[in-house]
Amino acid sequence: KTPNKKIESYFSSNGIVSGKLGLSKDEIKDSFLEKTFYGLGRIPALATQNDFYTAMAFAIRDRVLRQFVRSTQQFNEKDARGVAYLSAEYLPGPHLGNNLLSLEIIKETREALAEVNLDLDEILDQEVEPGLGNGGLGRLASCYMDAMATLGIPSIAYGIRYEFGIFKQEIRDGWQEESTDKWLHYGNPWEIVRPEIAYEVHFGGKTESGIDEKGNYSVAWNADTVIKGVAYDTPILGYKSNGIIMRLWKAEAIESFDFSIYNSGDYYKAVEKKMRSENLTKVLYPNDENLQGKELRLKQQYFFVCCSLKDTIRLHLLQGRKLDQLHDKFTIQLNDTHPSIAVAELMRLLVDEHKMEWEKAWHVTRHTFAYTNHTLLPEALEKWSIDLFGRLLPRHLEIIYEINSRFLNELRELQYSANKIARMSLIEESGEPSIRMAHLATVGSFKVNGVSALHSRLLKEQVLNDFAELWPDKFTNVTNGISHRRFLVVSNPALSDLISEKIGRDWLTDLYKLKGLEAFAEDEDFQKKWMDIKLENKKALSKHIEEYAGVKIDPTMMFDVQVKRIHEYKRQHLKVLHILSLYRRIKKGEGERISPTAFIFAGKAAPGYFMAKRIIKLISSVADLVNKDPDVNGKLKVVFIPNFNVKLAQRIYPASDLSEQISMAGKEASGTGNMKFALNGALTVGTLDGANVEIRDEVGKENFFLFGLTTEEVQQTRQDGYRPSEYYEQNKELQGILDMLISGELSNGDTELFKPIFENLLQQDPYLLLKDYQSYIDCQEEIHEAWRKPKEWARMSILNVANMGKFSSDRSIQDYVEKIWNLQPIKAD
Ligand code: F58
Repeated sequence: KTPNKKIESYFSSNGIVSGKLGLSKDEIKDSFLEKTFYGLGRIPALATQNDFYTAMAFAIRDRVLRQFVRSTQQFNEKDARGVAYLSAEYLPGPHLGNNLLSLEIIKETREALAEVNLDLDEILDQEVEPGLGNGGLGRLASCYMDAMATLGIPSIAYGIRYEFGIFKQEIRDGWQEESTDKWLHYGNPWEIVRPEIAYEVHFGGKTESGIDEKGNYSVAWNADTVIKGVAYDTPILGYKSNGIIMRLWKAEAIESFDFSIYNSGDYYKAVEKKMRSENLTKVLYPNDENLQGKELRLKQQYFFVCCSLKDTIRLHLLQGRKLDQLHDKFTIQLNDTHPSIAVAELMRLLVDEHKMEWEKAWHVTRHTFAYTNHTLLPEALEKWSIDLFGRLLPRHLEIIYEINSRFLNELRELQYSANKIARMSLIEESGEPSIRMAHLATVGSFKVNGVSALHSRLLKEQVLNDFAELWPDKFTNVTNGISHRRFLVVSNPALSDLISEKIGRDWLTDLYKLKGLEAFAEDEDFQKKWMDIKLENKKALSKHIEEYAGVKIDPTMMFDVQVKRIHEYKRQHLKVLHILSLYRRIKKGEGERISPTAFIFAGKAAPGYFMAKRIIKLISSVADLVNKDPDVNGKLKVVFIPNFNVKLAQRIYPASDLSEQISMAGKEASGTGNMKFALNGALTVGTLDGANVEIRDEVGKENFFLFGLTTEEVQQTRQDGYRPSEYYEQNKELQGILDMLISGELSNGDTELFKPIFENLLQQDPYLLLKDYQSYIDCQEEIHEAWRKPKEWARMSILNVANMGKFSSDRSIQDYVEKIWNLQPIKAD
């Protein structure tokens, strides 16, 4: 396309790309008013709070987009090597607050709004967040976008634009109830639809091999369904710098109407086909760590992978490059195995569509992909039945068979035993034949990483052991990190200001600078200010809790918090056993060493996960019992806050005193909530699991409450033959607590309600709650004692924050750049 010189010179000379952004209070006010009246067409008397939010979002989006256009131009000019990040999930959280920070106009915007009698916090509160993920994995992808933008990594983040994100959780009568998340109901001011960026995606049908016009062997895939993927772009701004794009694909029908049916007069049938196509990106699967091989999920995965790879190839060719150099210009990072069908799809695109030889295509492919594993749980490792896969993606099945047959031949040449070859195969033959997606991702990538030091080690020793022995250099670790700008600067402004007063603002781009706080850890005046801010944050959270959970909490209590997806391996029910132990001591008049504590829970359970839902009901029942008992006299409070999401998380971390990270060792790949709590000055009680290990190393073992078995002790316990009932028999306090579950005391006399939990713990106890119980209780006693020494506590809290430098997502992304991506960041000037 020939460039329009007039427009280009206007761009560069009139300040659109290079000039002022319009960030003064008056300019922001003017844009805001203009967007309210001309952008939304509202007369002042009728404008709602939501209109004001939308108008402000539009005003800010203009400025965000300018930054993005500028970065893209620079990336292109430098012909830079870049990253395409493929993730089926993102949890960006509210955009407005973060964009204001990135543009450094929080104060100006607050003042601009105040001049028209509006309050920035109320406007920020209007934003409905995109819940396009289940939990840690999706949020990690978004933290990485923030860091990639800030560091100037030429990158694009691909995913799925689910019309309905993770369900909305309500608690009724103590039970979780799900309703659809209509995040697009009021429109989405942050996204830009790009109808011209669209790709066809094929499904089903058959393949046919033959000789093409040039006399070469070729395969044609005659699909029976075609769907279109359309790009929706959301700019993600880095702090004071670049912008990158999150490009999400929405499924659409190829034609709005099937004209042959339409002409025959059946209008409804004609539209039906369109509706079926659009179903593909309707809803996010709400399961975490447990995958049933559902056809629609495989369709979603292939759909977004196909669009993303075609788009990456388009961007590559647009730069005038050759396809056989793809790996020189791009790394495609696979966020878990959800996009791992990309290995077969890239082969298909190169071999079938671009007519590249197999060997060459395989070279390009296995030098393009890198794979991040996020789980060791067997039930979460993706497998697709050959039958389903072959029906939906017949050509990809052939390609996977071919990759596998060549790979297994290599293993045979290495004289591997038949057993070992069967273990490593991409195809599982026992039971229902299926494809092991983690093996496909590993064989098809040049690097494989885990997400914490412990997890990466276990990955090499257990799940991918054979592969790690074959290719030791392929395996590496990148410990997860979090956006400290979102989770401290934006969500805890008072603490951030106090920190900056003492050590300046360099920590916003270099979190290791927090180390400077160590010098003030003993300073009593500083400690007081530190704890006063915590108290204010706790008051604010208490207000929210009273409004949304109907429980009144005294903000001077210790806030002991466990927020994360509800899962047996995360052991929310171990926390419940602790609460019941305290309750029983108080009832017996032995509660004098208990510090007044509010136990705060939040988190969603997968809708089909029976035990997780029962655990929510158990927490609510314990809350009813404890909160109402006059003997407890307000010394303990228990609350379950409904609908945990990024927005709520941003209120909770700043208000927490104690962070519960109590998964059974070896099960939590990393955890990232653990980092967000500690960054906000909460002390951690935790096991040696995931990134807890590294947090403890950083903050010092004297500033971390450790309990429980190590991974090795867990394995040993299993080997020795674990009998949980022995712990029940021997530990009378534990016995009394467990008996409460089936006594009816918690359930209006219903002795059956919590029997499944009771029996599970007594008979299997797969996550060793009973084994870890006493160690946890002892540790909690230490914690309650520490809480009674406020200066000590404040000192430990400050030292935790001071040593969180390692856990910024900026550091993680820097690690990816050095260990995996091998590219040069380009900072906007
Ligand atoms: C999480 N995984 C890990 N999966 O459990 C957590 O330890 C880690 O910190 C985090 O990833 C980031 O590395 C996780 O959140 C999911 O939500 C998947 C969604 C799709 C289905 C399978 C689980």
